[in-house]
Amino acid sequence: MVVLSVAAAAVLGAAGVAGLANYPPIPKDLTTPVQQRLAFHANNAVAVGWSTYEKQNMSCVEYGFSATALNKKACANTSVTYPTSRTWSNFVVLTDLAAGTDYYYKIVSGNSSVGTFKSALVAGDMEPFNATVMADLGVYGENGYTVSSKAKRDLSPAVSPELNHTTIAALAATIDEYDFVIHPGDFAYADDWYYNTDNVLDEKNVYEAILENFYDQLASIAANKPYMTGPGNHEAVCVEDGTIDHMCPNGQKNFTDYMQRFGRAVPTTFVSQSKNKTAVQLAQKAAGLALPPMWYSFEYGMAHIVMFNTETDFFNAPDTHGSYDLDVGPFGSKKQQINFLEADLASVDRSVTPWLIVAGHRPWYSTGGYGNQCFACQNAFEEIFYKYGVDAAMFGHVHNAQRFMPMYNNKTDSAGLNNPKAALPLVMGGPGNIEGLSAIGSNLTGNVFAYNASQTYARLQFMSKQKLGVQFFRSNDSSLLDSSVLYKEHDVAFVVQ
Ligand SMILES: *[C@@H]1O[C@H](CO)[C@@H](O)[C@H](O)[C@H]1NC(C)=O
Ligand SMILES: *[C@@H]1O[C@H](CO)[C@@H](O)[C@H](O)[C@H]1NC(C)=O
Ligand SMILES: *[C@@H]1O[C@H](CO)[C@@H](O)[C@H](O)[C@H]1NC(C)=O
Ligand SMILES: *[C@@H]1O[C@H](CO)[C@@H](O)[C@H](O)[C@H]1NC(C)=O
Ligand SMILES: *[C@@H]1O[C@H](CO)[C@@H](O)[C@H](O)[C@H]1NC(C)=O
Ligand SMILES: *[C@@H]1O[C@H](CO)[C@@H](O)[C@H](O)[C@H]1NC(C)=O
Ligand SMILES: *[C@@H]1O[C@H](CO)[C@@H](O)[C@H](O)[C@H]1NC(C)=O
Ligand SMILES: *[C@@H]1O[C@H](CO)[C@@H](O)[C@H](O)[C@H]1NC(C)=O
Ligand SMILES: *[C@@H]1O[C@H](CO)[C@@H](O)[C@H](O)[C@H]1NC(C)=O
Ligand SMILES: *[C@@H]1O[C@H](CO)[C@@H](O)[C@H](O)[C@H]1NC(C)=O
Ligand SMILES: CC(=O)N[C@H]1CO[C@H](CO)[C@@H](O)[C@@H]1O
Repeated sequence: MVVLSVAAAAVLGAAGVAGLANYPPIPKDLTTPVQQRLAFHANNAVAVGWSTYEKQNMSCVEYGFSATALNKKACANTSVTYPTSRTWSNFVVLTDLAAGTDYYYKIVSGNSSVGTFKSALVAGDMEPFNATVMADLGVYGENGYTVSSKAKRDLSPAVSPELNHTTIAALAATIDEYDFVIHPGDFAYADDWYYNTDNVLDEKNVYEAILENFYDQLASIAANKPYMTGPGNHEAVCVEDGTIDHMCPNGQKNFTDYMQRFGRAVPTTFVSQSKNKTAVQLAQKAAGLALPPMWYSFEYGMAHIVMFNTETDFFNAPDTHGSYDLDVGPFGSKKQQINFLEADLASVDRSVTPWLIVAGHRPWYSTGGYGNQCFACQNAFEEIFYKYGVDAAMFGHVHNAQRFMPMYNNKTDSAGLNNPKAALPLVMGGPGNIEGLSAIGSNLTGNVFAYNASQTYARLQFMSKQKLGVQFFRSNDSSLLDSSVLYKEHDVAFVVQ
C-alpha cells in the first residue's frame, strides 16, 4: 500500500483538467456494446452484461444454436449508471439453455457482432473440464500499467488482447482450453490512479477511465467465457487509505462499480440436483442468504464452487473496520455470509458434485510479501471449510503464485495430496497489475511452490471424480511452471468432519 501525498489527497474527486484521463473514445453509435461480460446466472441460464454510452430503454440479446439462427430473444429494461460513470450497465438473462451447449448470441444494437459461449454442464455430469483462475489483474494502458512494475507505458488506451497485457494475451491464446474463469477480486486497480502523478488533478475521471479501459480489454475473454467474480480490496473505494476515503466522490465508494457491474449477473445459488430433500432445502436456504456478487455459489459438472468475501461481512473484516478500515459494507445482515456458507456447504452432495471449491480474495496461508496472511479471515472461514471438507481454496491478494500442501490450523495435513481432510490452499495473485509482483518472503510453512519472477495464471483441471489437476503457467509464453494432482476418495455424499 502506498501512502498518498497531501497533494493527492487534496484533489480526491477532482475533475476538470482537460485531457488528463485517457478515456477510450466514445463510439458514434451510442448503442454500441462495450465491456461485455458473461456469467453463469442459474442452472440453465447465462447472463450477458455490457455497458453503453447512453441509457438503453430496452436491452436485448438474440441467441440460438448457430450464428445465422439467433431465433430466441431476451430483454430487460434495467440500464443503470452511477454519479461518476460515463456508461450505463445493461444485463439480460438468457434462460432455458440446454446444458453444456455452444450458443451464439448478439447484443441487439446498431453496431454489434455475434459472439459465442458454452452453457454450464449440468451438475453431476462427470465430463472433464478446465477452469482458469486468477486474481489481481490490472489495466494496461496510459493511466494504468502492467508489464513492468510501476512503469508507465505509452500505448493507445484501446489495447487489444494480443498486445502487451501478457496475461490477457495468454488467456486469449488458450481460450479453447478452459470453460470459464474464476476471478476472486482486484480488477483494474482504478484506486491506484495516483501511482501516475500525471493523474492527480483529474482523479474522478482517471478512476473511471481506468475502469473503462480495463473492462474493454477484459471483454476479449469475458465476452466469450463466463467470468465469475468475487470482491477484492481494490474494488472498495476510490483510494485505499482509511483516513481519506470518505472524500471519495459519490459513485467511487462502497464497491459501487463492482456491485453494479456484476451484481445482477452472477447467481445466488444453483438449484440443488441432489435427491436428498434436506440438501435441496439447505440449498434453497443458501439461495436466500446469498448476496451476489459478494457471496454466492454455482455448479458446473462435477464441481460446486463457492465465491466468498474476505473484505466485509465477518468479525474484524479488513475493509469494514479491520486492518484496512475503508468504511465499506456491511452488505448483509449480521452473520449473513457465515450463515450462507453453513447452509451452502452443508447442501453439497458429493455424489452429484464431488469437488467442493471455494474462492476468496485474501489468503491466510501465504509465504509473505504484500498483504501477507489474513488471520481474521482464517478465524472466520477455516473451521467451516474444514467441517464440510472443502477440497481446494483459491486466493489472490499476494501478487505471485503459491501452492501449499493441504493445511488446517496452521499445519500441513499428513496425508498430503493423497486424500487429505484439509483444503489445498492456492494463491493465484500473479497475473500483473500496477503494484508489481510481490516478494515471496520467508514463511515457507507448508509451501511447496512459489514463483514471482514473471506474471502467472492458474488452471484447475477437473480430471475425474477423484483427480483434480492444478497448474500454474507463466503468462509471457504459457509455459508450465508447476503441476500437481490432488487425489480425493469422495466416497461420502455429505462430508461433516
Ligand atoms: C462500432 O463498434 C466498434 C467497436 O466494436 C467501434 O470501433 C466503432 O467505432 C463503432 N462504430 C460506430 C459507428 O459507433
Ligand atoms: C427512451 O425513452 C425516452 C423517454 O421515454 C425517450 O425520450 C427516448 O427517445 C428513448 N430512447 C430510445 C433510444 O428509444
Ligand atoms: C420494466 O419491465 C418491468 C417488467 O417487464 C415492468 O414491470 C416495468 O414497468 C418496466 N419499467 C419501465 C421503466 O419501463
Ligand atoms: C485442460 O488442461 C489440460 C492441462 O493443462 C490440457 O492438457 C487439456 O488440453 C485441457 N483441455 C482442453 C479441452 O483444452
Ligand atoms: C441428506 O443431506 C443431509 C445434509 O444436507 C445429510 O446430513 C444427510 O445425512 C443426508 N441423508 C442421506 C440419507 O444421505
Ligand atoms: C454499503 O452498501 C451496503 C449495501 O447497499 C449498505 O448496506 C452499507 O451500509 C453501505 N456502507 C456504507 C459505509 O455506506
Ligand atoms: C495461525 O497462526 C497465526 C499467526 O501465528 C495465529 O494468529 C492464528 O491464530 C493461528 N491459527 C490457528 C487456527 O491456529
Ligand atoms: C507462518 O505461517 C504459519 C501457517 O499459517 C503460521 O502458523 C505461522 O505463525 C507463520 N509464521 C510467521 C513467523 O509468520
Ligand atoms: C521475489 O521474491 C524474492 C524473495 O522474497 C525477492 O527477493 C524478489 O525481490 C521478488 N521479486 C519480485 C519481482 O518481486
Ligand atoms: C518470460 O519471463 C521469464 C522470466 O522473466 C524470462 O526468463 C523469459 O525469457 C520470458 N519469455 C519470453 C518469451 O519473453
Ligand atoms: C504491439 C506491441 O507493442 N508489442 C510489443 C509488446 O512488447 C514486446 C516486448 O516489450 C515488444 O517487442 C512488442 O513490440
